[in-house]
Amino acid sequence: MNGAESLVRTLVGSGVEVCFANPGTSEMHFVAALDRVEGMRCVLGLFEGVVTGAADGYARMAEKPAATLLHLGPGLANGLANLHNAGKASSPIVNIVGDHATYHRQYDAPLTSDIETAAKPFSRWVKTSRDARSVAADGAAAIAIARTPPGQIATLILPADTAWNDADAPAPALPVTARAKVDDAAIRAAAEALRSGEPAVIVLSDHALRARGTELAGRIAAKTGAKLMAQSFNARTERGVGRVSVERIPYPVDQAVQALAPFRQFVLVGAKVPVAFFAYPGKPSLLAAEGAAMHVLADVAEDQIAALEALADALDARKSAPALAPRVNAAPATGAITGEALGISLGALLPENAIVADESVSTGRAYFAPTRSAAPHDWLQNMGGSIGIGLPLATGAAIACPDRKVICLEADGSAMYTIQALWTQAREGLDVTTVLFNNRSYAILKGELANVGARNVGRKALDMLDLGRPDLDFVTLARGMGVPGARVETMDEFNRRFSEGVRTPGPYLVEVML
Ligand SMILES: Cc1ncc(C[n+]2csc(CCOP(=O)(O)OP(=O)(O)O)c2C)c(N)n1
Ligand SMILES: [Mg+2]
Repeated sequence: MNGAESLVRTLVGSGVEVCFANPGTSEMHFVAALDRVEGMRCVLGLFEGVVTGAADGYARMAEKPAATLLHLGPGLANGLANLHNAGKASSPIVNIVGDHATYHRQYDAPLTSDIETAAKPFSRWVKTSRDARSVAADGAAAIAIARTPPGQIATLILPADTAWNDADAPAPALPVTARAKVDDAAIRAAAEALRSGEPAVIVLSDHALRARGTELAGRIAAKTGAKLMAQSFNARTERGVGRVSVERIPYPVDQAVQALAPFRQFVLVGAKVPVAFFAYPGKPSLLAAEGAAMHVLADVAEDQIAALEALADALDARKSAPALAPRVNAAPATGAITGEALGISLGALLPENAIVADESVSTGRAYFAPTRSAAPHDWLQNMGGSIGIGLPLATGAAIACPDRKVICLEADGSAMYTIQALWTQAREGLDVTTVLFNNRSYAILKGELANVGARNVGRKALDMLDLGRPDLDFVTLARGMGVPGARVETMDEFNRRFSEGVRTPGPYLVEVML
């Protein structure tokens, strides 16, 4: 076998079963090897931002890495924004980036660039394989790095001759490290904080927002009177009726400061110290009241569930009853389309066990409360703030979970970064209903213009936030990529078309005119 085949066999042998790809000449031996090796599903993305964003969505739901296949420095560069997002989400990913043959690099052929340097800020580990016989071991190392808690990005650069020259054999899977258990001191400190009698909040993210984590945190809150909050953005939240519902720290700085002002004791579980998304003139970076105490019960790489169990034991809270999101018989909203009405309809119509990929930006600010008691579902958000993640994220989640409906809540401006993901959804027959919010603008930035204190704003500035002239027609765009859909202008039409999308297998797009 050649180096490329030894790598594909190593990937499959280590449980990497999906490769999101956009190949070129330097990756042809990897592509050719796919037909000789059983067990690798290869999914074509028509832009590398789709490839890396889909790998993120896949990793969040499959809880293991996919591979990506990217074409030299430029292919990697096109994928970096969503790799940035994936890194912030602690998603494990193994990037395979083709390069020129080792002896060809010296001539500075057109696609030559410093791939390692481009990869480094967005990778936990970067390596260029030296020769064909090292490729399998390098691949196994990359997988092990990716699977190291909390989940990391490993980038393996494969010069073309390391792919086509003879190799020996695939490399065996390396052992995977488990999440570290937190030490007793962290549990004692958190327990003391919650027993102190001072107003306390437990801030959750990462695994603490899976159903088991929120249940334990809910018991602890019931026992101690602490408030539960989630980070504003979280990789994956298991929520819905019968689960503990956790409010998020608001995104706008003033609201966040106000929400956190009462608390003197913070217990962080998989969450960061609360920080504003941006700095604004005259506003704080840190959101907690000055002098509030911060206790890290478990960080993002540690075993947050075991830590919550130990904390529940320390507080004798295991039997305290958590507050669960009640069953409500909500009807979908009727009348004119508003953000509030859409939230109510989503709460009523979300199918059982759905996966929600949320890049609804300003339209979806208020969706969390009305979907609290929706059928149980997972909610995925953008962890890195780089827009253009939603459609790829939904695509990867659908590949990871073919038995679940994926609902993609997508803002128009964000959609246009990686709209090609719709084609991949059609090609792969993925069960994704996209709700496209067409407000013909970068609406959120209009607020930001005021928030940063910009003055004398005129036509030229406002044109940079406006998506009209010409207006985008997403139903036609989707149809051109093989995805059927419909445009809606009232809530009744929304309810009908959304339900149609949910009922029909395969991709569907509902364009909501705002
Ligand atoms: C890669 C990247 N480029 C630019 C931005 C800045 N940005 C933040 S929000 C936004 C516009 C969002 O518009 P849209 O997706 O239509 O959502 P809306 O605000 O209209 O709800 C932009 C350009 C960003 N976050 N990431
Ligand atoms: Mg918009």
